[in-house]
Amino acid sequence: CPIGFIDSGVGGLTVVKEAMRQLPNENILYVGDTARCPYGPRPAEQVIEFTRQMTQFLIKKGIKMLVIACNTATAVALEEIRKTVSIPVIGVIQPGARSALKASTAGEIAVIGTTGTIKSGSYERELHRKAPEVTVYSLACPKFATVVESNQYKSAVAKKVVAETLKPLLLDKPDTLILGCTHYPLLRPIIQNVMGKDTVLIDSGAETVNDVSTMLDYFDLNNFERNEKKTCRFYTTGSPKMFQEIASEWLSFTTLQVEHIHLGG
Ligand code: DGN
Repeated sequence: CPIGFIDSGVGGLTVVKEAMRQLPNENILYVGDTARCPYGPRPAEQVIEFTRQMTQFLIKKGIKMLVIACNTATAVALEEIRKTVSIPVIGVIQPGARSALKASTAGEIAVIGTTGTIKSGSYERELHRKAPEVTVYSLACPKFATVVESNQYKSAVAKKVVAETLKPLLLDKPDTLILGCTHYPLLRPIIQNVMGKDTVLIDSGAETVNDVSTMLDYFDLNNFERNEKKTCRFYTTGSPKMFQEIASEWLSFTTLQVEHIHLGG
């Protein structure tokens, strides 16, 4: 059985890339709700409903585990989804916070994410639950996901938007910065350039896939078949062409199976 990944668009591919590296024998199904991206400004109830729809779609396809590869959806829907399905469900916020705490030397941690994620206070809560002494600076970056989703993540526009948005954080001088939205690793070189080389950037992908791996062991769900023809399918509610362009470059795949689907209503 495959592992399912969901996101509001292409962002979750940053987690999938890590999964392909760490778990090369696993089959993957992915849903990107591109037509309804961004999730960041949407009310929590709506994000929960959209997350539920993506989850149901993948459950019908027979996934053995679900990764909510979207911080906005993890922040508001993780507990809801866990209550309603019988497979293990993993989010990206706990792993991201853990990874930042491991990396931070000065305890000055900044987190950037969508308006929904920042408003939820999920990262602060998780960081302070584990390390009450750290200082947390939070900043919403509502324009970033759209820049990535429109395949402009290497453009001059991206550089301008990132430099302008991150300006307030430069004064805080965090030693560690959590990329608290799965779309942001695609902007990593630009973000690093703006923050300077002394700030460590944390992408929750690697740590999340560590958790996936632990869960696969725990529930005895590993796929040890060394099969050349692995299933890796991508579904999008938006344009398969745009999704394909971004995904093939990011995952270094020349041909990807991308299918258009309709969710809800
Ligand atoms: N990639 C998603 C996240 O990690 O929060 C959301 C991006 C968005 O919908 N704006």
